[in-house]
Amino acid sequence: RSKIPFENRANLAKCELAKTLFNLMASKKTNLCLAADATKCSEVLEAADKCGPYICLLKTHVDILEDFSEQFVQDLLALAKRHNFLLMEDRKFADIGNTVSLQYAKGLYKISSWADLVTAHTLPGRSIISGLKAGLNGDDGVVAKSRGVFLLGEMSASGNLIDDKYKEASAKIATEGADVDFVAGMVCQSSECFAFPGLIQLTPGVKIDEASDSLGQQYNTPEYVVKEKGADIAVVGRGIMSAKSLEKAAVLYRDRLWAAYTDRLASKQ
Ligand code: UP6
Repeated sequence: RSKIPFENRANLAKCELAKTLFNLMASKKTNLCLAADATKCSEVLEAADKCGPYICLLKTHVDILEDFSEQFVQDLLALAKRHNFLLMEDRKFADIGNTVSLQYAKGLYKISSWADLVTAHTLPGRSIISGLKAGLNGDDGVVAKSRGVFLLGEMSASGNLIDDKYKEASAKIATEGADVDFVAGMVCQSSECFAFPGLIQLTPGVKIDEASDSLGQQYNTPEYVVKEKGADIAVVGRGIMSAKSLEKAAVLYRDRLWAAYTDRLASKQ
């Protein structure tokens, strides 16, 4: 799958959102996802505005915001439209279907009303996807076709408990069954996690000049994750968010990630 261009993989995708994202990456020439992990809305909006032209996806953790508001959502949506990127709320849902459907659509954040994509653990099994779909009841005009999920197949944290059996079972959930039209891709560390080229591999744990943080995060370089590990989109958080110039850092990561992707397509093996 790693040798097929994004625009061709768009045609193989079963999830509408995966098609949209593949086409956006191909036309905008970026496979960078910014993890805008800040605790103030203004910081997230500033990062979205400065880095927006260079990213395909902006990933949020809205539950770390101290001043979350409906206005923030409106402002973020406007920036996503202006700079042409999609929004992913990295909620990592992990509960029974009924709870997940409520966490997705209700509460303070009403995630389903604004996030194009969300993330979910496969721990509860297939019902996690039907639970998310059930959260989209059409009340606010949101339809399942305009939403998607990335399932966690692996984690970048050292010592995480995911083993080969769990990984295989996760890939099965992502590729088989009635709800695969809702699965846009997998969050994982290597191309062995799944084979289907219509799914997108989203890989976090990417930083140019550090190999780890003090809390178990493990980093690899843009070239390593894209060329050796099959990442389609790389997630960069502190590599950009802690830089002196957000814009310069975003350009640097975008350039290196996109060059790694074009090298991958051109390489013989
Ligand atoms: N993330 C990981 N590893 C995973 C899954 N998700 O790091 O296996 C997320 C984190 C964070 C981002 O929740 O938002 O990706 C990585 O941020 P960093 O680049 O600052 O380490």
